[in-house]
Amino acid sequence: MKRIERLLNKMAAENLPAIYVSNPKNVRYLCGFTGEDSTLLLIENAVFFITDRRYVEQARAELSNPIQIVCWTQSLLAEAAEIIRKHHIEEVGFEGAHLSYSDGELFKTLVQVKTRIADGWVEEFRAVKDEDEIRKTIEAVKIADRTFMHILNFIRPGLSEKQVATEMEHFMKQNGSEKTSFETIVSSGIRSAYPHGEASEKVIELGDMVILDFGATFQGYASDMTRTVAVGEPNPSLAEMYDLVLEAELAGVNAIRHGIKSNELDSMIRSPFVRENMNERFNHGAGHSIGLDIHEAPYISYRSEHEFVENTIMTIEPGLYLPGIGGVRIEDDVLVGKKQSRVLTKSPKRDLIILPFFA
Ligand SMILES: [Mn+2]
Repeated sequence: MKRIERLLNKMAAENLPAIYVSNPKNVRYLCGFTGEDSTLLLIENAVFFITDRRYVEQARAELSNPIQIVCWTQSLLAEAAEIIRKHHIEEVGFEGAHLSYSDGELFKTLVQVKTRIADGWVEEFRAVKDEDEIRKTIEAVKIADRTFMHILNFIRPGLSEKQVATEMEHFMKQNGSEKTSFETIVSSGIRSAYPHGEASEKVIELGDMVILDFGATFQGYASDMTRTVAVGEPNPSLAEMYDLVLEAELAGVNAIRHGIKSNELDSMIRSPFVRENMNERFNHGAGHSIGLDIHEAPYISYRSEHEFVENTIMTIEPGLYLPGIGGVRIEDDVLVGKKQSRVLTKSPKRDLIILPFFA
């Protein structure tokens, strides 16, 4: 209930008498419900959990007492509107980013009171993790680390990217992952120049760089890591690029701490690329937070003045991509600390690993 109380306090401070929470991750964060298609309606003195018949039993098991479970009759939105009208609420906030345009319009019509967009309110709480969330994330990270060590002994020329991804996903599940935290990326050879190359039927060949970007989920919390390995001797320019990406990644890992600004961190990660005139080959964000979502606020960006705070968990993931040749990315998960941060991912990265790996 502490999280719900915190939101009620924020509503009081913002003079908002009611809020409708429809982002499923926010619902889970606030009340612990792990199912789908359910929403929370908070008003000053009561909390309603609105769901349908499929989830009533589960909600009874997962929710704690002051939350009233309501099974809708017409629709989720109509039920919420009904409660709002019954309680003579004058204004209601809702998560515009998590309702479709038509549901947002319908919601406004149904409630017939003033509405306010309340995006990011719960996400802001979620950006700083408590002890329990950190513990769950560390478990998800450990599964990913074990998977990397396992897959080193599996990858060999002649296997397709999909075969490698399938083995990784199977291994993660067997080691306690509920599901992959996102579609596993295995991109080899020239496909490694695609920053987001999901595993394909392409067969891994000698000389390929292989980017492995993957994550596990433990009790709802995601891990996200990337390693790049070579299968046989790689193109020398890619081997050189590996060292440059590692330098950038370490610059980020060493710099991130409580109080550093997002844009400052971004430029520290980029500085080795700028020095070598390679910055334009780095064509995605340098990092993001992880938690109940695989990508959540805050982000590392040159456009953001956000100041990182203790107990945020960030990825740091610089990469360089040469179209038609290949790419390199290295990504770790870091727990932001007061003076020093803690790298949660432990998989080796100091030297480019060349497979097959005869350990
Ligand atoms: Mn990532």
